[in-house]
Amino acid sequence: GHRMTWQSYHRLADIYGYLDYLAQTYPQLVTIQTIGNSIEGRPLKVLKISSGRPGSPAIWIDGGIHAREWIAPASVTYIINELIENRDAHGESVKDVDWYILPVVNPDGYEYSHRIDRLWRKNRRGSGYCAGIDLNRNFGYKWGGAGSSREPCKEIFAGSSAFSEPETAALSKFVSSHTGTLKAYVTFHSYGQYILHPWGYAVGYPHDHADLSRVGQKIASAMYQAGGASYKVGGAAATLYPASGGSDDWAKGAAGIKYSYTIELRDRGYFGFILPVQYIIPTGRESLAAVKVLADEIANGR
Ligand code: 0X9
Ligand code: ZN
Repeated sequence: GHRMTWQSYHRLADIYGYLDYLAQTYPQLVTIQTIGNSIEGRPLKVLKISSGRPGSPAIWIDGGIHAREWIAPASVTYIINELIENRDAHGESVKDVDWYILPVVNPDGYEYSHRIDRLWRKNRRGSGYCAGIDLNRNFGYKWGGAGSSREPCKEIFAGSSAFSEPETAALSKFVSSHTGTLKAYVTFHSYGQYILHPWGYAVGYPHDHADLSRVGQKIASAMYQAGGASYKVGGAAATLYPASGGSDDWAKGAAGIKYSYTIELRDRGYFGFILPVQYIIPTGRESLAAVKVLADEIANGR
């Protein structure tokens, strides 16, 4: 059995226990790979849900790059549960793709936000008030540019160099090794209800902006139908603010993954990061709807 309920925000041990339970219960469908360890030594666990066909198009999903954004790991585990325990309810395309899912990119920060400081954002390199690197400024595409900081005490500290942190290094190494099949990269954050596509480092758009925008709008419609919240679609820098070294820009610009999105989940700021637990399931439903659009998109393109 497992302890996951989607009626509370779970500690890391419960989340990892749940992943282990799934791999043990569905060994033909589900495997776990530890792709590295955090700065404090916690494993980074990626769950693979397999189509069973080698070379199938694949989708990467992550959550919890930022420690305090608890709705992100909660929604990602909701997605995992539906893709596995409710597999027949979601159509063919979810079965036609491989899913690589890292629910908690920043496990040290996540635990720190539970134990010590609810609003912690960064990882846990170092100690004291100025500890931590913003992992979403540490990726190696346009690293160190606008919207990031060289000052360790800042919330947007980019680190000493691109991929200086074990969490981003492990993620990028794993994703880079699967670029042949990965066609979509989705990273869940909160809050604001946005579907953001590159570029985030500066206002501007990739050559296939029309595709990113079209699929982004499809995602927004599907999320609205599924959960009832409205999400705004646009380029990350143009819609929110410029911020360099983000995982989304790296996935698109360096790893060459066509459909790269940052989804900022609920709400629009009333509760902000401290989203009450009764919103976990509706937000999880929206998140599932979002990734199903991407499965449809890339499975159809085969
Ligand atoms: O600032 C961020 O890292 C994200 N917003 S959050 O409130 N969750 O911290 C937005 C990132 C958007 N993508 C890029 N700017 N590359
Ligand atoms: Zn975030």
